[in-house]
Amino acid sequence: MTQKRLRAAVIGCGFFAQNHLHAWQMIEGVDLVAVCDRDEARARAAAENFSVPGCYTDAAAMFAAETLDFVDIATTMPTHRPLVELAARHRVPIVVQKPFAPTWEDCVSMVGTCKSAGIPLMVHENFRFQAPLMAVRKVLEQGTIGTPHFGRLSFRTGYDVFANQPYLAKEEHLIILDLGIHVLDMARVYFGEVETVYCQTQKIRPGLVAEDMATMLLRHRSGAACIVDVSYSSKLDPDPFPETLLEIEGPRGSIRMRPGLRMVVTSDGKTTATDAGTPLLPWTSQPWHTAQESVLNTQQHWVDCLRAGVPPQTTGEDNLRTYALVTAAYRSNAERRAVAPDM
Ligand code: NAD
Ligand code: 89V
Repeated sequence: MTQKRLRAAVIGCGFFAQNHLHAWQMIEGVDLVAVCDRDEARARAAAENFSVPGCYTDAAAMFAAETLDFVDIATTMPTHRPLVELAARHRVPIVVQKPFAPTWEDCVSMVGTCKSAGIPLMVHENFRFQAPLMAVRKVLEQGTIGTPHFGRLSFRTGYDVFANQPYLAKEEHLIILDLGIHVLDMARVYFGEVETVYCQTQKIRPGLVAEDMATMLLRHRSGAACIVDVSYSSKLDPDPFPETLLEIEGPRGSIRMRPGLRMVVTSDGKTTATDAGTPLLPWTSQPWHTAQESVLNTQQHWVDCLRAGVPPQTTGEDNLRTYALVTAAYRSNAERRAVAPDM
């Protein structure tokens, strides 16, 4: 696949998929040849707005009619497993949005299905590819503060996420599965794998089925302690949505991500402050622009790895380790004790 143009399809043309579609248009060597949404109006709008020749309301019909180098599944999680299994039957490499699936068993099954089919499977976990969070990772990897021993990764907002994503209000598991999954993944990146999770959830906003706040204490195998706290019901002014604010400490210094994505690094007594934010792209807008740009970075990473024939960072298998933290957090909250993740 090194140089040939890649024929791509997107399944799911809803709210967040618009960013996927814009991003595919920007990536060199990728041709978006088909879109599919079971809502015909959405499928047609995507085909028209992004000049896509193939327009489908049934994924099976699309796979039967199209020759694809990969498929980008941007539906909500209940349909991830059947769509992944369908793509695997057609031996088409897959990127699938987070959360991977509603259950651990679904996730494990999809990883096994794609392994048996011999096709790459990546979870679109784009906090890995957010510019500010990559900047923090780079500082850590340079050893600027030494091996980190403490962290707090915090995503607290009162932004109305339900306006664009109304299904969130009815989820049986809300903030850890929808948002915590991103921040827990970054805790793994910054501090390594996790020994135990201790979690307390809270339900603050009326009218929601599930938890909208969670506070998690991670004990990492490295000995580091990391607090991951997430909230959809905070009253903050200004509201930092969709910024992940953080503080990380090591033997040589610290890293702080402050509101407005100002990164402050202290190393051996010297402190520097830089702007870790991202410029607007023609199709991005405040306040989502950093998240939107991360979609482009994530998808470029997928294409680069597919061409090179190497596994991407967020393979289905890797995402199992993050998903295991999600299930451990829910178990910890239910059993009021620290829980070791399943892997
Ligand atoms: P949405 O409901 O707006 O869009 C999903 C679309 O998929 C709908 O148009 C629906 O008709 C279509 N669809 C569902 N099942 C289908 C099927 N079997 N075949 C064809 N089309 C099908 O949802 P959304 O808010 O865009 O979220 C989609 C996913 O993206 C969710 O898993 C969500 O968690 C994730 N998301 C990720 C980020 C991020 O990457 N940072 C941000 C927001 C949402
Ligand atoms: O990024 C996401 O997955 C969205 C959020 C509201 C957290 O941005 O659901």
